[in-house]
Amino acid sequence: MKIAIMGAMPEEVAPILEKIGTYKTTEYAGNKYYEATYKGTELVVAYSKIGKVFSTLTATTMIEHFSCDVLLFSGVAGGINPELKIGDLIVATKLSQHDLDITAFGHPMGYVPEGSVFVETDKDLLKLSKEVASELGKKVIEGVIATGDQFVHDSSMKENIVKHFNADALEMEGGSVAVVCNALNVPFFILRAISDTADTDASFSFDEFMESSAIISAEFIMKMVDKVISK
Ligand code: 4EH
Repeated sequence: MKIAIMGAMPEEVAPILEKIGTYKTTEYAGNKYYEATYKGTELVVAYSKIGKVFSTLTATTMIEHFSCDVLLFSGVAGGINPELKIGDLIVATKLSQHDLDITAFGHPMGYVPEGSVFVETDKDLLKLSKEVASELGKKVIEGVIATGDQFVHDSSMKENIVKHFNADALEMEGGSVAVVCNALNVPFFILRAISDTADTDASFSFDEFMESSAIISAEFIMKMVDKVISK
């Protein structure tokens, strides 16, 4: 088994690299991939850069070039569900692309022919995350994550995303990673800790909390790695 651990920004993978200690760095397709053996299992860690296109490239590379057979994503998100406060964790049960719009042809938001509005997360990994949450005594919300190529900092845009997708959180990479993993039959798991609530002060909140929230997410993801290894 080879486990891919992905983030979008350097700050999202730094705490993971810190935990795994030594690794080999390989450059591929304009990104760095960090390979390590951790507790006897091979890991590949990378940050993709921001957005759906770069995250698609990285997820595909980790699976097709580095032969990973399970993918875990760790990072931060904007919260929508009012229960989600800064630093709280959300696990995606399903993900959508909130900026995919061919509604002009009568299709629902997020849908293209031969695709689907939502891609569902692997059930076994969701089960493992429940075990991790209870062992850590951590509250983790399960919900819908909406992905798009925008940093959302506007309440009306947030409301629109709720209207179409009933989303609990939003970010810029999970939905595309989900499409890749689903198409290539690789089980995936998307975890995010809240850095802001995607309204007018989102960029300030993000700057203040992204690093601490990225650490919270990374700590949980490493416990997920332990679980996946021990199964
Ligand atoms: O990778 C991008 C980062 C913001 S853009 C998506 N990540 C963080 C999640 C996220 C998010 N996405 C959309 C957290 N809050 C979000 C929000 N809307 N409100 C970025 C940030 N800093 C520097 C450069 N780009």
